[in-house]
Amino acid sequence: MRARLALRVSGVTYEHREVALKAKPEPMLVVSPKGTVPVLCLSTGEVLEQSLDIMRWALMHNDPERWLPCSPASWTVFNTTLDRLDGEFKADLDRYKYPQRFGLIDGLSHRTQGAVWLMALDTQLQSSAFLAGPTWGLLDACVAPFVRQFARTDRVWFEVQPWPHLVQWLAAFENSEAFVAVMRKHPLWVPPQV
Ligand SMILES: N[C@@H](CCC(=O)N[C@@H](CS)C(=O)NCC(=O)O)C(=O)O
Repeated sequence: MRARLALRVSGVTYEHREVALKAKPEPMLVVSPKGTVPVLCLSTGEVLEQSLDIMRWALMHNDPERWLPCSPASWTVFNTTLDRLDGEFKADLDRYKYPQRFGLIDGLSHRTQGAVWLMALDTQLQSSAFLAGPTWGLLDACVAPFVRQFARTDRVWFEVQPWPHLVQWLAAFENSEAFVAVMRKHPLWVPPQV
Protein backbone atom coordinates (compact mmCIF):
# COMPACT_ATOMS: atom_id res chain seq x y z
CA MET A 1 0.00 0.00 0.00
CA ARG A 2 2.89 2.34 0.80
CA ALA A 3 4.50 1.82 -2.57
CA ARG A 4 1.22 2.15 -4.41
CA LEU A 5 0.43 5.42 -2.63
CA ALA A 6 3.76 6.97 -3.63
CA LEU A 7 3.72 5.62 -7.18
CA ARG A 8 0.23 7.01 -7.64
CA VAL A 9 1.00 10.53 -6.39
CA SER A 10 4.21 10.70 -8.41
CA GLY A 11 2.31 9.90 -11.60
CA VAL A 12 5.12 7.67 -12.91
CA THR A 13 3.88 5.02 -15.29
CA TYR A 14 4.50 1.43 -14.36
CA GLU A 15 3.06 -1.98 -15.01
CA HIS A 16 1.27 -3.41 -11.99
CA ARG A 17 1.69 -7.18 -11.65
CA GLU A 18 -0.51 -8.56 -8.89
CA VAL A 19 0.85 -11.74 -7.32
CA ALA A 20 -0.58 -14.24 -4.84
CA LEU A 21 1.80 -14.56 -1.89
CA LYS A 22 0.73 -18.21 -1.55
CA ALA A 23 1.88 -18.92 -5.11
CA LYS A 24 4.66 -16.50 -5.97
CA PRO A 25 5.42 -16.62 -9.68
CA GLU A 26 8.87 -17.87 -10.63
CA PRO A 27 9.82 -14.70 -12.57
CA MET A 28 9.26 -12.66 -9.38
CA LEU A 29 11.58 -14.93 -7.38
CA VAL A 30 14.19 -14.74 -10.10
CA VAL A 31 14.42 -10.95 -9.87
CA SER A 32 13.87 -10.86 -6.09
CA PRO A 33 14.64 -14.14 -4.31
CA LYS A 34 13.63 -12.81 -0.89
CA GLY A 35 10.02 -13.21 -2.00
CA THR A 36 8.34 -10.21 -0.41
CA VAL A 37 6.22 -7.57 -2.09
CA PRO A 38 6.48 -4.90 -3.29
CA VAL A 39 9.20 -5.28 -5.88
CA LEU A 40 9.87 -2.67 -8.56
CA CYS A 41 11.91 -3.60 -11.63
CA LEU A 42 13.41 -0.55 -13.32
CA SER A 43 14.19 -0.30 -17.02
CA THR A 44 17.88 0.01 -16.04
CA GLY A 45 17.74 -3.53 -14.69
CA GLU A 46 17.92 -2.33 -11.09
CA VAL A 47 15.45 -3.99 -8.70
CA LEU A 48 13.98 -2.15 -5.70
CA GLU A 49 12.85 -4.58 -3.01
CA GLN A 50 11.81 -2.33 -0.13
CA SER A 51 8.63 -0.28 -0.13
CA LEU A 52 10.53 2.75 1.17
CA ASP A 53 13.08 2.56 -1.65
CA ILE A 54 10.22 2.45 -4.15
CA MET A 55 8.56 5.44 -2.48
CA ARG A 56 11.78 7.46 -2.51
CA TRP A 57 12.50 6.53 -6.13
CA ALA A 58 9.00 7.55 -7.28
CA LEU A 59 9.02 10.83 -5.35
CA MET A 60 12.53 11.75 -6.51
CA HIS A 61 11.15 11.56 -10.05
CA ASN A 62 8.13 13.65 -9.29
CA ASP A 63 6.77 14.94 -6.00
CA PRO A 64 3.83 17.19 -6.94
CA GLU A 65 2.33 17.20 -3.44
CA ARG A 66 5.71 17.68 -1.75
CA TRP A 67 5.63 14.49 0.27
CA LEU A 68 9.39 14.27 0.71
CA PRO A 69 10.76 15.82 3.91
CA CYS A 70 12.28 19.18 2.95
CA SER A 71 15.04 19.66 5.50
CA PRO A 72 17.70 17.55 7.22
CA ALA A 73 15.77 17.98 10.50
CA SER A 74 12.56 16.62 8.99
CA TRP A 75 14.48 13.67 7.47
CA THR A 76 15.78 12.92 10.96
CA VAL A 77 12.23 12.92 12.40
CA PHE A 78 11.15 10.73 9.51
CA ASN A 79 13.95 8.19 10.00
CA THR A 80 13.47 8.00 13.77
CA THR A 81 9.73 7.50 13.42
CA LEU A 82 10.17 4.91 10.72
CA ASP A 83 12.65 2.89 12.78
CA ARG A 84 10.09 2.72 15.59
CA LEU A 85 7.26 1.93 13.17
CA ASP A 86 8.98 -0.83 11.19
CA GLY A 87 10.68 -2.19 14.31
CA GLU A 88 8.89 -2.29 17.64
CA PHE A 89 5.45 -1.24 16.44
CA LYS A 90 5.37 -3.75 13.55
CA ALA A 91 6.40 -6.54 15.96
CA ASP A 92 3.55 -5.58 18.33
CA LEU A 93 1.11 -5.27 15.42
CA ASP A 94 1.92 -8.75 14.10
CA ARG A 95 1.60 -10.31 17.57
CA TYR A 96 -1.66 -8.47 18.26
CA LYS A 97 -3.10 -9.56 14.91
CA TYR A 98 -1.80 -13.11 14.80
CA PRO A 99 -1.00 -14.24 18.38
CA GLN A 100 -1.24 -17.96 17.43
CA ARG A 101 1.58 -17.59 14.91
CA PHE A 102 3.79 -16.49 17.80
CA GLY A 103 2.59 -19.12 20.27
CA LEU A 104 0.59 -16.58 22.28
CA ILE A 105 -2.86 -17.12 23.79
CA ASP A 106 -3.88 -13.61 22.80
CA GLY A 107 -2.25 -10.44 21.57
CA LEU A 108 -3.51 -8.11 24.25
CA SER A 109 -0.18 -7.25 25.85
CA HIS A 110 1.10 -6.32 22.39
CA ARG A 111 -2.00 -4.21 21.79
CA THR A 112 -1.14 -2.35 25.00
CA GLN A 113 2.47 -1.83 23.93
CA GLY A 114 1.49 -0.70 20.44
CA ALA A 115 -1.04 1.68 21.94
CA VAL A 116 1.68 3.57 23.79
CA TRP A 117 3.18 4.64 20.48
CA LEU A 118 -0.24 5.38 18.99
CA MET A 119 -0.93 7.71 21.91
CA ALA A 120 2.29 9.55 21.06
CA LEU A 121 1.08 9.89 17.45
CA ASP A 122 -2.21 11.30 18.72
CA THR A 123 -0.30 13.91 20.74
CA GLN A 124 1.60 14.89 17.58
CA LEU A 125 -1.67 15.17 15.66
CA GLN A 126 -3.04 17.58 18.26
CA SER A 127 -0.61 20.24 17.10
CA SER A 128 -0.31 19.40 13.42
CA ALA A 129 -2.91 18.14 10.98
CA PHE A 130 -0.61 15.41 9.68
CA LEU A 131 2.42 13.54 10.96
CA ALA A 132 4.57 15.13 8.27
CA GLY A 133 3.33 18.65 9.12
CA PRO A 134 0.48 20.83 7.87
CA THR A 135 0.01 18.64 4.78
CA TRP A 136 0.03 14.89 4.17
CA GLY A 137 3.52 13.57 3.48
CA LEU A 138 5.78 10.57 3.16
CA LEU A 139 5.62 9.90 6.89
CA ASP A 140 1.81 9.75 6.85
CA ALA A 141 1.86 7.40 3.86
CA CYS A 142 4.28 5.08 5.66
CA VAL A 143 2.43 5.07 8.98
CA ALA A 144 -1.22 4.98 7.85
CA PRO A 145 -1.30 1.42 6.42
CA PHE A 146 0.06 0.01 9.72
CA VAL A 147 -2.28 2.05 11.90
CA ARG A 148 -5.12 0.87 9.70
CA GLN A 149 -4.14 -2.77 10.25
CA PHE A 150 -3.95 -2.16 13.99
CA ALA A 151 -7.38 -0.47 13.98
CA ARG A 152 -9.00 -3.22 11.93
CA THR A 153 -7.96 -5.91 14.38
CA ASP A 154 -10.69 -4.64 16.75
CA ARG A 155 -12.33 -1.55 15.33
CA VAL A 156 -14.77 -1.12 18.21
CA TRP A 157 -11.91 -1.03 20.74
CA PHE A 158 -9.81 1.27 18.54
CA GLU A 159 -12.57 3.85 18.09
CA VAL A 160 -13.17 4.34 21.84
CA GLN A 161 -9.54 4.90 22.86
CA PRO A 162 -8.56 8.40 24.00
CA TRP A 163 -6.91 9.25 20.69
CA PRO A 164 -9.55 11.24 18.79
CA HIS A 165 -7.01 12.94 16.51
CA LEU A 166 -5.63 9.60 15.42
CA VAL A 167 -9.13 8.25 14.72
CA GLN A 168 -9.88 11.34 12.64
CA TRP A 169 -6.57 11.15 10.76
CA LEU A 170 -7.15 7.48 9.94
CA ALA A 171 -10.73 8.13 8.82
CA ALA A 172 -9.54 10.93 6.53
CA PHE A 173 -7.02 8.52 4.97
CA GLU A 174 -9.60 5.76 4.52
CA ASN A 175 -12.01 8.22 2.90
CA SER A 176 -9.42 9.72 0.58
CA GLU A 177 -9.38 9.28 -3.19
CA ALA A 178 -5.83 7.99 -2.95
CA PHE A 179 -6.86 5.20 -0.59
CA VAL A 180 -9.77 4.14 -2.79
CA ALA A 181 -7.49 4.16 -5.82
CA VAL A 182 -4.75 2.02 -4.27
CA MET A 183 -7.27 -0.45 -2.83
CA ARG A 184 -8.65 -1.21 -6.27
CA LYS A 185 -8.36 -4.93 -6.91
CA HIS A 186 -6.16 -6.09 -9.76
CA PRO A 187 -6.40 -9.43 -11.52
CA LEU A 188 -3.54 -11.80 -10.78
CA TRP A 189 -0.60 -11.48 -13.16
CA VAL A 190 -0.15 -14.52 -15.35
CA PRO A 191 3.47 -15.00 -16.41
CA PRO A 192 3.85 -15.39 -20.17
CA GLN A 193 4.33 -19.02 -21.22
CA VAL A 194 7.71 -19.71 -22.80
N1 LIG B 1 10.34 -4.24 4.60
C1 LIG B 1 9.61 -4.75 3.48
C2 LIG B 1 8.53 -5.66 4.00
C3 LIG B 1 7.84 -6.36 2.88
C4 LIG B 1 6.89 -7.44 3.36
O1 LIG B 1 7.10 -8.05 4.41
N2 LIG B 1 5.86 -7.70 2.57
C5 LIG B 1 4.91 -8.77 2.89
C6 LIG B 1 3.54 -8.40 2.42
S1 LIG B 1 2.99 -6.88 3.06
C7 LIG B 1 5.33 -10.01 2.13
O2 LIG B 1 5.62 -9.93 0.96
N3 LIG B 1 5.40 -11.17 2.80
C8 LIG B 1 5.82 -12.39 2.16
C9 LIG B 1 4.87 -13.52 2.35
O3 LIG B 1 3.86 -13.34 3.03
O4 LIG B 1 5.14 -14.59 1.77
C10 LIG B 1 9.02 -3.59 2.67
O5 LIG B 1 8.66 -2.57 3.28
O6 LIG B 1 8.93 -3.69 1.45
